[in-house]
Amino acid sequence: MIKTVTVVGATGAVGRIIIRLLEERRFQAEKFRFLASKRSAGKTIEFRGEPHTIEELTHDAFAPDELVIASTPDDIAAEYLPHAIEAGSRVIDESGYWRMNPDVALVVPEINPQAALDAKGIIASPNCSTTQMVLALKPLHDAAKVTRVIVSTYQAVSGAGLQGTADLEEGSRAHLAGQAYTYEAFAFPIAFNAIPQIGSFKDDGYTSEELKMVRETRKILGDESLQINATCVRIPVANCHSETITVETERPVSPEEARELFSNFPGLEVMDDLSTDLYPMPATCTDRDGVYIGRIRRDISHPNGLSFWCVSDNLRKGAATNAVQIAELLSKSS
Ligand code: A2P
Ligand code: 11C
Repeated sequence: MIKTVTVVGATGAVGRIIIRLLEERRFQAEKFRFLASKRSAGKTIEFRGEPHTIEELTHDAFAPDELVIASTPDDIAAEYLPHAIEAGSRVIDESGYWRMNPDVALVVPEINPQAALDAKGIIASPNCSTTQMVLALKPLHDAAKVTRVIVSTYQAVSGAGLQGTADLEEGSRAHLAGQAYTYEAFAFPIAFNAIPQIGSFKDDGYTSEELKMVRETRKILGDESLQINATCVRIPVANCHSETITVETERPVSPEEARELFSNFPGLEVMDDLSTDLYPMPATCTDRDGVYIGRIRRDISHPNGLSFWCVSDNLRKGAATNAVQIAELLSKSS
């Protein structure tokens, strides 16, 4: 059994859900520790009905044989997590900082569990918008080799942390009351708006979020030839990212075959019945652990094309659930 599980970033939007999942999924360990910044140190967090004191994250906060699950801003992950590895802990990191490092395993347990089991250093969990897309692509890629992907995202404010959610709620109230509101998590009002920028602008006019979808997907599928064009948009939805995905495959995949492939793949659930207007939506997928697919149809503009709609809870499978599933994998093998 794992001796100690240490949650780093325990007070954050994802950290709180990691703690809930450790409870719900009855994760077995002798001891649980909860770390956050100096601001939170000394406050208490309830876990399995008992209060636990939050400890300050410091360079020497880690002991050997801990299983660390971290969800913090990138700069904090960059600074502190190497100290956990040096101390002899195993580390699962939710941040964006380590994912593309060649020595770091980037893991979605339904796709590449062995990478987590073989990892010598940090195990990274992908960006939320990548995780749901790569899960949907995997069975298509195995069956008919995906050569090109065009994806547009409709991303919830919870992806921008607790302040993102506060901005949507307070900004909407202010907008309806005709009052001013100063947004903190977004550069523009998110209430009654759509912002076609998530992250910062990088190469060729693409944002960091869009390039994460390209690079992380290729790394997880182990296919650098896969062509991906992503457009990421923030919309005024509280939770769950949605994506329109169009793929080209080496041979045509019919909607019927795709439905079968998706239905048989772990972690995916098809919600697709046009006769009853059934398709996944943020309102019906929040607080659930799967990746939900609907509107599966032939791409009428290309003989080898297939289009579909994909929704998942970005804080759960997009972040906390994926990290806890990796922890469960490591726990089973230890
Ligand atoms: P804290 O709540 O003490 O600031 P969010 O999802 O809101 O972005 O949360 C990020 C998590 O990372 C929080 O638990 C936060 O703790 C933690 N964090 C942020 N800055 C630091 C820091 N300088 N040192 C340690 N933890 C930090
Ligand atoms: C968002 N996807 O929705 C981002 C949040 O690399 O883990 C997560 C960023 C990351 O804003």
